[in-house]
Amino acid sequence: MNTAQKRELATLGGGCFWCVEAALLQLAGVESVVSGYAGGKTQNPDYHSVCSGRTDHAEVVEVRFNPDVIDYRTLLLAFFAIHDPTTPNRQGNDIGSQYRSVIFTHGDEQEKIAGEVIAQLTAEKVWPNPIVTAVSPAPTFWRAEDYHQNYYANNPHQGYCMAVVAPKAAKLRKVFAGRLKEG
Ligand code: MHO
Repeated sequence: MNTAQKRELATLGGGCFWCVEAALLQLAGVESVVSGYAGGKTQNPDYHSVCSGRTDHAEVVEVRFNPDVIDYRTLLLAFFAIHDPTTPNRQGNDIGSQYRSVIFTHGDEQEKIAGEVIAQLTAEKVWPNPIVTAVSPAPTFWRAEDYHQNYYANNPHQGYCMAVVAPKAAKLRKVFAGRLKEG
């Protein structure tokens, strides 16, 4: 296969998608991140309906990455570094099923790796409470509204961005210092 065409998708929910997008975009090998919704009951969900909790969609990001530069396992370790996988339907002050921790897998290999990474982090006792991250095959991904894309880059001074998104992005830069995009 032409390496220029070798790309993989990862679909991850770790709370507010502004955070996960801003953090993971910094990684070398991550070519694009799209914020959206997945795993719920309705077609074409919008932010308002997802926030109501009635659609059961999770806020997720769809990451397109080059596996020659960053493998899926490393991407998952980054994902786990920037959210708390032990709080059911909650990330910090954000409460609701749309904030659940979930890995939507694309294929058997991703499913296997997700299980291994969760087992590894459990064995390492990284968190005092059990990991509740759900792992299931990727359902339809619904792209979120345009204003949610690159939200942090476009709104760095917004209150939530300064209080919640920025520290997560900074944590990723610290923990994955050797794996960041240059410049
Ligand atoms: N509690 C935050 C979450 C934003 S995120 C896109 C807010 O309502 O601004 O869910």
